[in-house]
Amino acid sequence: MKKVLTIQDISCLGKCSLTVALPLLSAMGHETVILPTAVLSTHTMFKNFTCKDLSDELEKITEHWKKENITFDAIYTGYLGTEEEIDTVIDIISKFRNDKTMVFVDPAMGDNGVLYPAFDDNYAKHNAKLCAIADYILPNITEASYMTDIPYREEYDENYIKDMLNALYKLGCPIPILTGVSLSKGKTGAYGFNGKNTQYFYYQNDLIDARYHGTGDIFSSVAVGAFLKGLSAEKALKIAADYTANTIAVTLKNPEKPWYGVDFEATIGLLLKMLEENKD
Ligand code: PXL
Repeated sequence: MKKVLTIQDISCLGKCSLTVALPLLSAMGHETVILPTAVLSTHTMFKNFTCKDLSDELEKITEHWKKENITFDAIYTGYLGTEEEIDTVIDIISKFRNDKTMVFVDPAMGDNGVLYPAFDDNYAKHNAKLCAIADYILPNITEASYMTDIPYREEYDENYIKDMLNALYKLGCPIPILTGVSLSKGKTGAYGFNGKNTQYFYYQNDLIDARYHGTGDIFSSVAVGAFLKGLSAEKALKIAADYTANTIAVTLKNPEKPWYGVDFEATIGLLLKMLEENKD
């Protein structure tokens, strides 16, 4: 069994960050160790959310693990609240990384051309430093645009995506993967570049015209889980994209669907079936 450390906030209610990463990675058969960076009453799309920063604890928790000689096969980071937190996470990665550790970074900080309310341009540039030390990064086009200074576009062609991937690669990450990439009308998916063999790879499925919070975290958690199963990049993207799309479709059919997240709990069975069908 692979052991993965995931470092993100706990939004107690909200179906994002640790409350999706932990159940999805566990369901995929990985021992999932969590390092919560902050506890929020809800994610930041709610009004008047509370937030307790846990930065002071991170050093103590990780020192304890070090003394216990704990190691990880992978480290996966998501939403991080401040620039200081990003610096702390960079230190934690260097403390636990060895030749075999796979480091995944989802620089969760914005969507649809804008950053989430808590963030600014300096924060985005700081996230670029974290991306520079990762083996795989999973930004969407908004996040990539803030990190690379390539202007965000709603309409684009494949060359725009390739330019962005090359700019992300130049930040220092050998395998950047852009999410939310649409190569033709009515389609969406992900597009990656493997700098080790200079190959591009992508997967497209049908676009469901609904935007939901937390779907980026779901896509990343499943992609990380699939890579840890040893699946090829093509298969990992396919499973992550199909699972996310199916989950949105199922949510849309639920008359009591919450506005703040998707019903990923209802589709975990489907995820396991897809993994079984796509064994490498
Ligand atoms: O899904 C990303 C995310 C994670 N955690 C918190 C958030 C968000 C997005 O807004 O607010 C606290």
